[in-house]
Amino acid sequence: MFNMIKPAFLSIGLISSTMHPVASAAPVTPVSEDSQESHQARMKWWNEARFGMFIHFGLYSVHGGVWNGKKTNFYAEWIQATFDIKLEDYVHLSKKFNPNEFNADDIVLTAKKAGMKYLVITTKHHDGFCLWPTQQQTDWNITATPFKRDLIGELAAACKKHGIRFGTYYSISDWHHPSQYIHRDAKGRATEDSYFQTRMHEGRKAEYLAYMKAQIAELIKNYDTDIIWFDADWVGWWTLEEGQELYRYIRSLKPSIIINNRVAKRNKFKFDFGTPENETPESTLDHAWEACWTMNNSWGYKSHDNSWKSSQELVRKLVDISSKGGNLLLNVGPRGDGLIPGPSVERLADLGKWMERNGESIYGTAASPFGKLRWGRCTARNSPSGATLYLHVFDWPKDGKLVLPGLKNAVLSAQLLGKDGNLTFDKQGSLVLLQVPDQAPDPTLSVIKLEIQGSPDIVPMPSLPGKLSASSTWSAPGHEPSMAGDGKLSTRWSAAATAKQGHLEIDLENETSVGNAFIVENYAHRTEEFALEYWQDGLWKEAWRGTKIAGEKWLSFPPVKAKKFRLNILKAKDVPTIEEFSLYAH
Ligand code: FHN
Repeated sequence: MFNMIKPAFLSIGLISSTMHPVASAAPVTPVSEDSQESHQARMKWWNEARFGMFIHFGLYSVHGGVWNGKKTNFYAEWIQATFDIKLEDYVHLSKKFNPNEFNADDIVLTAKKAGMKYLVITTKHHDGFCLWPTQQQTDWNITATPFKRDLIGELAAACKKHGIRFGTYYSISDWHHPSQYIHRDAKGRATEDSYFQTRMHEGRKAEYLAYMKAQIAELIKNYDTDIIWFDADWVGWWTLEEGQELYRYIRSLKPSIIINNRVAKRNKFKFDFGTPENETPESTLDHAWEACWTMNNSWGYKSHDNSWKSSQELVRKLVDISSKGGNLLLNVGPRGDGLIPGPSVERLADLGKWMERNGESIYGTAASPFGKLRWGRCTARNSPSGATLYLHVFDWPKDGKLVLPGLKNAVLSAQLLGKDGNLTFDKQGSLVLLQVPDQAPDPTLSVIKLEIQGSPDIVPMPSLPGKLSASSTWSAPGHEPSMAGDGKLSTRWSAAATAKQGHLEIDLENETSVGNAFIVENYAHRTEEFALEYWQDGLWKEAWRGTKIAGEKWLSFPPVKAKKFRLNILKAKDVPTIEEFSLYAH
């Protein structure tokens, strides 16, 4: 039985390899005839879109994750597998599928108002049921339901009408097609894992391949789908080569189409885009990617799943993903009657309001030129004359001072996005000190727009993770050395009450080449003499020596390799007190 947090199939490497940042990404298998230029041209609208709607809708939606009174604790669209519902019982679901409230215009407009630019709907999930009147040999399709209408056709038309790109999800594995079967034990029982690994009957693969190709051709011909979004590439009988061949075939039918990497094997193939699922990579990837996320813990409608992510969390997810150069495909699971559940609609409306004000910082932007920023994320827009940086401040500074470290370019202007008037700022070397209101103007997430001269020229980041310790600590709690490494200017380390000198040490755990340090002493300007030191050959050696810190100081010095570094306050007017101390790799 799958575990709700980490289903078995998610832990066998389906997802993880798409998660690796550039340095450790799995090798990309090229599809030679797709030149980089043609790939980029085809992907232009998609790259600029940044935000789309995923729709999981099918026969399973009628049951909302409950079968004979039993509630699933896994994805609702997997109900057939979870309760091992026999085919003869499951087929009756088609007689119950009558989503009378389904209104394609309403769904598309809900997506559009949320700021989404495209939509992908499950035309055939793992249960094999086709949500359109397919002409291929199967009665397992929408015409067999009381609803009868061409739901996919209606949605495709509404997308065209409202200027939203249209995409179709298609599961390679099929629990219904006669070419495949579910392995059962001697007692005739099957586990979710058996459903996960469907088997192919000897000699029937060609037949199924022809079926898939013909169905995909229908989706292109009848609905002019812009994206084919494959899934269930994990089945043992599906190979990388077959996937690549299918990819080529589809592109020959519609050269401008966009196909996700699950057409082949998601861990080995990255065209046209990678698909991390319910996970966001740590940093940018070396290929186009789209993270798909659920709003609660199920893709299909699950009546008893109330673990909704908040609107603020979803906004931040979109921002986080954009700052790493990816797209967000945010899921909704309409109920059996065809309506999107209320909590999803509310969240989409909130996202829409935020995007209305701040969409400029998302659509068509490039990934952040910075490494990790301690207070939030950045997106960028480059132009021949300069660049715009959008600073998304997750952790608003209580003292009204926002520090952007590591920007070498001149800053031309700074303003709160969507507000009149400029913010004042100061530039000290590569440090930008911005004066911002004491309170975040937008409780969901506020954005600061910086116009800079030239393309971003950034001092290598990010700050290194390390363990902080100190020569002494103020007796009352809340003044520990770790406070100087929490990324917040509102907290601080203080030495013991009688100290007039002391040091704050960072242990990086591994020898690291360090060339920059950032120190903040805003609370009181007490330091009169200090040194930045590193431990080498049994001695503390000096990398930098200075007098007053008096505010924020960004130190750049010839790189030194060591495991331990310290800020040594040699002389202070009163108890040494430091808000932030961080090191940056060279
Ligand atoms: O098993 C499916 C699941 O039901 C859902 O469709 C997600 C969406 O990406 N894909 C599969 C798991 O990878």
